[in-house]
Amino acid sequence: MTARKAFYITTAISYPNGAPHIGHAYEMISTDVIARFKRLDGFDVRFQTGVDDHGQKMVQTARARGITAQELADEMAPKFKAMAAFLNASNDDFIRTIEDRHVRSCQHLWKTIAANKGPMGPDIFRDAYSGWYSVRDEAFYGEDELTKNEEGKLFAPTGTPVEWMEEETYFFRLSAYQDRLLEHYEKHPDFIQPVSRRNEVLAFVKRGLKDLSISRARTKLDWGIDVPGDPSHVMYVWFDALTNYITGVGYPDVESKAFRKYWPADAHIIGKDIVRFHAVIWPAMLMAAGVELPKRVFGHGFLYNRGEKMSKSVGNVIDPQTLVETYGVDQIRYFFCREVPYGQDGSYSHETVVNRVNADLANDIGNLAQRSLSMIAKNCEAKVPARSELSDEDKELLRAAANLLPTVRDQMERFEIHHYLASVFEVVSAANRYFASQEPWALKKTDPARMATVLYVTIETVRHAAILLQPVMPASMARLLDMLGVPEENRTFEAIEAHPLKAGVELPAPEGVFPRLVDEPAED
Ligand code: ME8
Repeated sequence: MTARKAFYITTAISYPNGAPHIGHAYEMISTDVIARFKRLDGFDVRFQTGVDDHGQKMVQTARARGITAQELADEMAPKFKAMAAFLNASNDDFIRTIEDRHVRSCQHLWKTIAANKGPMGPDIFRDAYSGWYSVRDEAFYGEDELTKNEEGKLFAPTGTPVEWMEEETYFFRLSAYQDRLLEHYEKHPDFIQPVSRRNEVLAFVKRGLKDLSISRARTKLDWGIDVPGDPSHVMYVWFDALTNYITGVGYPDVESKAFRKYWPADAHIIGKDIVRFHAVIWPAMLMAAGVELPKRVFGHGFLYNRGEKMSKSVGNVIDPQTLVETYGVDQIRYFFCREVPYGQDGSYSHETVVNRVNADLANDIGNLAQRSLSMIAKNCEAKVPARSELSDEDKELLRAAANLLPTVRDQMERFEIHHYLASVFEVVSAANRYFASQEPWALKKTDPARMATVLYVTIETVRHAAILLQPVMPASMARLLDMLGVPEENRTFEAIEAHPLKAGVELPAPEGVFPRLVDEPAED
């Protein structure tokens, strides 16, 4: 047997300075869908997520609450871990940046970069820093990027306040990597996706890169990883955070099994606000350290509550757990993946969730499964019916079902999660039209053999859809596949063609998989 192809995918690591919000949940869900899809498609998948414990923002939030940054992180990190669990995420690791393995990894990376010397000198050097910093973004901004409000206060392009910083720090010679980065983007057009983000990054890098301040004096910020050889400085939180992706696969042990198997990562899934860090700073750091670059950085869009940006100050942060308790985990997973074109912004409202869940899940797939399986329970001795000769309509539907895998595989190659779901539901709709037009209930008396064939074709199509929908709705599709009598080992994508439903297999009593949602406003 040939070794399965590896696929390493990551989410951003969230700041545990508050409880997780729906934006974090969205990233977790969509990344999990890709991870599960690849796993079912035969890849050896590693999916990593976690939290970004350090940084000034953590210290600031903690101080406001009268606790330490460590206490804040220890209180919030478990909430992020719990979110992964209640969203049914299949992550293989949950990293915290305060872990020893990560400290070791960051310090090794730092030393390696510092040892790299170009014509201008080593890639890490000490210099005086002065400039604007946004604590909320944990990012530096150039004067030309800022805007002034009526009171003369300065703001970053993201709308967050900036403060003047002036100190002696360590720098990373980012400017030396401008040409190599541009060359990399050119050679690997898929490195930054979607294309709108790629264009933004290209324009940014072409304007010229400045060296980056990558440390803070402990007297100013006493929360972070020691700079090797100079414990009076801590590393800039982004230097530390980005490194998590290699820590998780065993860095600095580049000869380890995990590192050799999974690095370079296949995809970093992140939000659009942090594409610059992942597509400019991170690859430059890796180039300086002589480590291969990840294959793809995908910046998904932002979720807004009824079109408004979510923030704690506006008070419209939706607790993901409340959403899951209100609508059901698979319903929420499905809603966000189907409703929001992946890579674009999206919004959420009670009405849109109820409509989507009722139309697609309760009606389209749920009802079809329930109606066909109930007829089988009553009229076919609760066994997979035997099919006789196939009509053109039967063949057409089965062909559409069989064509799904190559179609959705192609769509998921580009992370078009919404298109993949649209494709599956197109076939589910076709199956509904087929079922209605074939009227198997009317064939019961006149032509029972034909009725059996129609029921077979219907549930065989449902089987295709159920297997393909597992990445998005793992628990519900497992129940549906149980009802179709599909053994667990026959639920991979490979089994779609290899193991069609077999006549005579006994089926359990059918139960509804997706209850209709009642149209009452949820608390939000
Ligand atoms: O940026 N909709 O952490 P974070 C969709 N620690 N996605 C959203 C969102 C929204 N409304 N709000 C935030 C950080 N996100 C750093 C990452 S990675 C080495 C370090 C996304 O907690 C955001 O874009 O602010 C990011 O990908 C993730 O949630 C964590 O955001």
